Amino acid sequence: CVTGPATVIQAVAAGRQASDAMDSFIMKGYIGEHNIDYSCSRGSMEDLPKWEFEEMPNIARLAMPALSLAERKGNFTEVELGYDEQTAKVEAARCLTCGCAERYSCDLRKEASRHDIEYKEPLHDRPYIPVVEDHPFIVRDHNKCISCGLCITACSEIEGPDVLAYQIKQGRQLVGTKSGLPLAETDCVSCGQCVNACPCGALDIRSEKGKVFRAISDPNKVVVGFVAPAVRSLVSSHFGIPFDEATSFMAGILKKLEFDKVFDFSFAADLTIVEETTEFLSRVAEKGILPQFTSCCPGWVNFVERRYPQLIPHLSTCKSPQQMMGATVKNHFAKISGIDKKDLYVVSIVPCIAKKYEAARPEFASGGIRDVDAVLTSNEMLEMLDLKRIAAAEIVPSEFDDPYKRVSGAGVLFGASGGVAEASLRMAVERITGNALVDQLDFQEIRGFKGIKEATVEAKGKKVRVAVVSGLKNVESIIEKVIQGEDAGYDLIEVMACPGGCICGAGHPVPEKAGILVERQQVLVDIDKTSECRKSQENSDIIRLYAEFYGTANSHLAHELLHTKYVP
Ligand code: HC0
Ligand code: SF4
Repeated sequence: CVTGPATVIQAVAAGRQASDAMDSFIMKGYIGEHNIDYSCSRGSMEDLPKWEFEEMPNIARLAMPALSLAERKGNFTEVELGYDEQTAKVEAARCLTCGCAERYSCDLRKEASRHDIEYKEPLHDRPYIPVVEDHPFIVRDHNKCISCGLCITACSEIEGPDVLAYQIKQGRQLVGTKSGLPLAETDCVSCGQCVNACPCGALDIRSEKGKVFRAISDPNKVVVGFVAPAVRSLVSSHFGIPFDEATSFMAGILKKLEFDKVFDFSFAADLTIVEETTEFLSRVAEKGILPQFTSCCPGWVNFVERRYPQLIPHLSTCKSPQQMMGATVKNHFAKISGIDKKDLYVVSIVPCIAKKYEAARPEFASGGIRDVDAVLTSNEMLEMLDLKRIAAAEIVPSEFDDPYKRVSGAGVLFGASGGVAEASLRMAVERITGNALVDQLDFQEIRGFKGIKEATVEAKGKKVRVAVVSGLKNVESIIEKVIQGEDAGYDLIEVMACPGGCICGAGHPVPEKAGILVERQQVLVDIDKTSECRKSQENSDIIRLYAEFYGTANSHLAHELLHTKYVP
């Protein structure tokens, strides 16, 4: 009996040394293109989940980690993904030769190893299906697909756009788009959560490591690397580094990779706060279009442009910190250091796949020169270290470079849901009251992992009503109200496409156990709490940048370089 996802499974029974207790049998076959040669000689079958030879479809579940995607992504359960290190290493050695995207973290391999399944040379002759390249940064290789449906669930349940679906083609069950259109032409927001959910490398991103390596080895290029707020949380957990050393370790990684200049783009997060909060306060003062939605998450911006273009007037016109940083480096840094723009190669390192899409937008290039030339995910950064055989012990903690060395705690908070709104409130309240905010810097109610959080802050008799949303699924009820012209109950709304914000971005490794996202968030909170400067508007390098280059917030030059127009 073969049903559902198991239609892709054609297991061949090679023999079974049966006993009533079914304590030993052998089976050969394959799941997708992954071949299995299974012999079980455990004392009892009881430790395998409801496994029975007759229940062939269960092999699909066996191949999956026995957790739902929600469990893998969140902090909700106590699930552990255990596997046998020793066997996994042997399997890893085999898989490494195929260059698969998941070679370091294949859930299928881990689960198979855990259950003593071995991969052998191909046994089957399923017709090869050409790799589908219908999106600039996401590729689908159906030959590896095991039809588990996790990508479909990720898109509908985790992120929200719900554009993927099963399709039956040539008698095979494959993953395609609901509309049948190429992925790039659907409402896909390029978040990459489907790629992250894929347990066996059937979905992959288009890597930009090669481009970056080439630029670094080009003697005519000055290669600038800048790193997103949320990356330090990964660096901390991945290398086991305390929060207060994560930032300098991160700078050390980039220097070891031989970037010529390294910046922290929490600096540009500070710049964004000054621009975006100034814009918000002018909309309030001039009775402009409210509520104002943040615009720094490219997945969210894609969602608005594609599904709710009516909402565009509500989006802040600010570019994201990534693009503000790129524009500032290509214009201000180029000018003060006497480097020709075309000789600067600017790379951002982020936990996000939509940022690749954002950097490649034509409106973020002038005269054919992009503001950000390449975008690496944090996974790609780790892979570059591996490719260069750089061990953690060889990384020397370092400082970020001038002229953008100083960052505020508020800018670091950007990496988790609520951070942008919190940083903005720290400035808005001060500007409304005219008094320095001293004690009340923390806005706890908008931190954490709830899909919708809210706060109302009173300043000089004025109320600022803030909502913080993460996961696009959660924003739709608010959008409907705004589109209907109803008071949604908020003046300022932060939206991050991924649940929990950038710390859950699809460019980060998938958390392997519960609690990792909370740890990632805590790193950012601790850095903020212990920062000398905790307000974007007080960052002395930002103040100097305005004095020597942009003039004032929302100035003509700031509008030219730091703001954008949207394309419905
Ligand atoms: Fe994010 Fe960002 S906070 S979107 O998650 O605003 O990727 O970290 O880089 O640009 O700063 C991602 C993270 C960024 C941007 C910042 C914002
Ligand atoms: Fe869905 Fe995001 Fe994958 Fe696009 S990138 S298909 S929006 S999960």
